[in-house]
Amino acid sequence: MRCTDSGFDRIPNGVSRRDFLKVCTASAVYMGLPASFGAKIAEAATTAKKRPPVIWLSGQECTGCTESLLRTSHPTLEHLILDLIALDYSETLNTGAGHQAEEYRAKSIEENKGKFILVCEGSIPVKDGGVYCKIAGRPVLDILKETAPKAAAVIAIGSCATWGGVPSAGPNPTGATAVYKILEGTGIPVINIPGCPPNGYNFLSTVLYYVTFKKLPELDDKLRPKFAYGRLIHENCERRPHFDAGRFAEQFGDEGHRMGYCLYKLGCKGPETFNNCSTLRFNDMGTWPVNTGHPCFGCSEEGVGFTAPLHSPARPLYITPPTQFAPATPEKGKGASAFAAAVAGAAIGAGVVAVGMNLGKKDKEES
Ligand code: FSX
Ligand code: SF4
Ligand code: F3S
Repeated sequence: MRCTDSGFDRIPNGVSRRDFLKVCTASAVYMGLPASFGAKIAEAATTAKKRPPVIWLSGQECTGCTESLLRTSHPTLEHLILDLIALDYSETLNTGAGHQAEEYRAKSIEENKGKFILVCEGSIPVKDGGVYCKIAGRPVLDILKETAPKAAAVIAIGSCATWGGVPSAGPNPTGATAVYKILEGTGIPVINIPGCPPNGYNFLSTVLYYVTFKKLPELDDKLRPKFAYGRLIHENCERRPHFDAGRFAEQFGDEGHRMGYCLYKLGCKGPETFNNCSTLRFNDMGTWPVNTGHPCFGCSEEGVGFTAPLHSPARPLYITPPTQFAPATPEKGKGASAFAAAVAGAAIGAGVVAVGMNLGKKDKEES
C-alpha cells in the first residue's frame, strides 16, 4: 500500500488512482448501484483502519479460481484484491509452509474472531470421515467446521465450493459436498460465487460491497449475489438475435458456425444458466465461451455443468421474446425465398423452445 494525496489513504500498489476509481465505479454499476457509489466504495476500501482479514481454505479443486484471480490485468485484480484484504492464510500463496503456516492460521483466527472472512475454494468430501482431502493431516471437513463459526461470513468461491462442481460429478466417489450444505442450520452467513472458475470481478465486487456496507449483498435462493447471477446468460448473449430468428450452427465449422449463428443446437446451456458472462466477460480481451465459438456448458449452474451431457440441448427456463413473430428483415441480398426460409427457421426456433419448455416441465414433475 502507498499513501497518496488523492483523498484515499491507500490505493493498491501498481494501480493508478484513476484506474482504481474506474474499477470501483464499474463494481458499483455491476452491483446495480448508482455510479456515484464508486467513490464511496473506493473511500471505504482504502480508508478502513484495518484491512479485512481473510483465511482462504482449499478443498477439492484445481486452483483455477485462485489462478484466474492472479492472471488478470489492467489494473491487476491480484493487486486490487491482495492489497484490499489481509490474506493471512492461503495454501496457494502462503510464503511459509508446514507448521509455520498452520500456526499462523490458528493465530489469525483467534486474534480476528468474528471479524475475518473465510473464503472456501473447492468441495468438501464427507465420505469416510472426510479422509479424501486433508490439510496438515486433518480432514478439511473438520477444519471448515471448526473455522466457520469464528468467521464473520463465509464466501464459497467456484462451482466446487458452491454446489460440488467437478468433484461431485457422478458417481461422486468422495461424497464431494457444497460448503453451504456442511454449514446448514448453523446460522453462519454464506455467499456463493459459482463458476469454474468464476469471474474474478464478481468476487472483487462482493468483497468491495462487504467492505463498504459491512453486510453481504442481496442473495438469490441459491445464496448467489443477485447482481451477478440474477439473469440468464441467454438474455444478454450477442448471438440472441440469431436464436430468435431461428439461425443456428448445426455443426462445429459449418457455415452457420462461421457466420456466428446461435450455438443452441451445439448444446449451449445459456438458456438455463444464471451468470453474467455475456455482459461482464473475461480477461482484457473481453472473451467468454460463446464468443470464442463454443457453447456455454453451464459451468456455474448446479444440475447443468458437469451433469448434463456437454452437447445435449438446453432446457430454456424463460421465454422472453414473442417467438411467433417472423424476423423483421430478410437476409440481405437473398430475396423473398430466403425470407421464407428465415420464417421457417423462426418456427424451428419456436419448436426448440416449446420442446425445451416441456422438458423443463417434465423434470419438475418428476422431481
Ligand atoms: Fe473448482 Fe476452483 Fe473449477 Fe477449478 O478452485 S470451480 S475445478 S476452476 O479451481 O474450485
Ligand atoms: Fe447465446 Fe447460447 Fe442463447 Fe444461443 S443459446 S443465444 S449462443 S446463450
Ligand atoms: Fe461457464 Fe457458461 Fe459462463 S460455461 S464461464 S457459465 S458462459
